[in-house]
Amino acid sequence: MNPKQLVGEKATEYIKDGMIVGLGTGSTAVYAIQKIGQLVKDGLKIQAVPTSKATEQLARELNIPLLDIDQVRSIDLAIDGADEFDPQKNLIKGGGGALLREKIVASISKEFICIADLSKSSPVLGSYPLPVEVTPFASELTAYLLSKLGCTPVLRTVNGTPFITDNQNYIIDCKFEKIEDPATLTIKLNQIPGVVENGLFANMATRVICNTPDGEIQVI
Ligand code: ABF
Repeated sequence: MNPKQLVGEKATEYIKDGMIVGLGTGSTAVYAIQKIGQLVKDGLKIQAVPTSKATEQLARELNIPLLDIDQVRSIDLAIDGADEFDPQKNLIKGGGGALLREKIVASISKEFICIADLSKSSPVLGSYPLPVEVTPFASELTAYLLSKLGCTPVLRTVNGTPFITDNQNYIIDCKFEKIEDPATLTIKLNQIPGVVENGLFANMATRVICNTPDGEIQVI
């Protein structure tokens, strides 16, 4: 079993009947969602809140009962991937462009399980450019203001045109050398008016499930 499937399916063991579950985005989350679809088919009684249009579509195909985010005020368990994690369980997310909905779901979740293969592990965050969701209006000014925080900002494009998120915003990928204090940086980032949300998930993950070099599971 590949590491992403291993960790994705392991996370579903924390789901109990009656839960509201946040469904993450990305290739690792797909394995978790596919397993949840099987569990629902076998009788598991849950409702789910997707973190992207892509995840919503997959969940519908798997007949997972869905709730709109505005129908809930809290979520029991969110399961989602990451692009990078450190030993303190701080995460960089947003490589798939879903960081805003992912952070909203994670922020109201009683428990947030991050599923990530070992390649995402770093002693200090910063290897992966930090995705920041910004308004299209003033995006170049926002990129300049982001650079003042010590990063190299790059507007994310697809075939030469700006990548558009599910929320009709842009993504600026910010390369920091090292992110020693994610909690402080996330506050500084969100103080920039054109920033909608950033991909730093500081102190939000309850646990990180990842694989070991010899293919076992480790829970951090
Ligand atoms: C999502 O999972 C994103 O936040 C992150 O970019 C992605 C990781 O993708 P993958 O699991 O495909 O490596 O939650």
